[in-house]
Amino acid sequence: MNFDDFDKEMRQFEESLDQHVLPDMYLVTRLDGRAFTKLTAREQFRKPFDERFRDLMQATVEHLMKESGFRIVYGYTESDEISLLFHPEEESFGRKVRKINTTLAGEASAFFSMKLGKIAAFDCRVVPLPSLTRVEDYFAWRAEDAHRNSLNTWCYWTLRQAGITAHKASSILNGQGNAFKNELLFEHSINFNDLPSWQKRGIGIRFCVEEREGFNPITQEKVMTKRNVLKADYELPLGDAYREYIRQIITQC
Ligand SMILES: Nc1nc2c(ncn2[C@@H]2O[C@H](COP(=O)(O)OP(=O)(O)OP(=O)(O)O)[C@@H](O)[C@H]2O)c(=O)[nH]1
Ligand SMILES: [Mg+2]
Repeated sequence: MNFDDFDKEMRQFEESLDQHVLPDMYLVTRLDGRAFTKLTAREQFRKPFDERFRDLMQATVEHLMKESGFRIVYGYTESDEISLLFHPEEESFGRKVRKINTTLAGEASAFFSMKLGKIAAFDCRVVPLPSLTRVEDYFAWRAEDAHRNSLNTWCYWTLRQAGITAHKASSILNGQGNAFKNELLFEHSINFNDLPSWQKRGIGIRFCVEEREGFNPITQEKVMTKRNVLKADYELPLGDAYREYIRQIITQC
């Protein structure tokens, strides 16, 4: 068999699991830190929330938005996860799922590891979404997840810090609703409503146009220049206002 035939034959196996995101689908990816429960304990990040860990996650999102080669219009991070919304016309790698997942997981893992100074890894999944409403649903869902996790983790670590064992703390919280959890925190002098929004809703990152004053050395005149800069929102809007915020990002990009 000549090489061309052999090559063609072998490529059938190599490409047998390839999938592409269909045209017209909105494309979101979610990355998640691998075994970050262990990593955050080993690195002694503060529990339940650590600003140094938050800053590492935020820097990783910003790196992906600026340097991954994909046109990403919105980044969102909560806990050890990152969601990225692609520009609707992003066509890199023919929207091949394998390329998107491996490129983003590789970039995020390398960047986070360099910043931390230790090895850390992320996985990545592609979430194709059929409509703008589903894109809004997706981000509303992750923000709701952040809120739920925040309340749980605040309760859990408050109990642990009060000397209660891991097993007992989990069983106290098991099956309990929001009212019970808010009350539990209140009894320990923590008002959940007053905690920083980034801990309860996560952080959104988007591009904004910034106008800057410059100087044209040829005409010797002041000129206004525009450039795209990343802006992090630590106080994301709630409910329908957050859906509108997402809608505006995608319709104005
Ligand atoms: N100490 C500390 N831990 C954090 C912080 N943010 C997230 N984490 C931890 O990161 C972990 C994220 O949860 P998961 O993604 O479900 O757990 P994982 O260990 O990464 O497991 P896999 O994702 O399945 O590999 C949780 O254990 C969180 O407590 C933080 O600010 N401080
Ligand atoms: Mg994880």
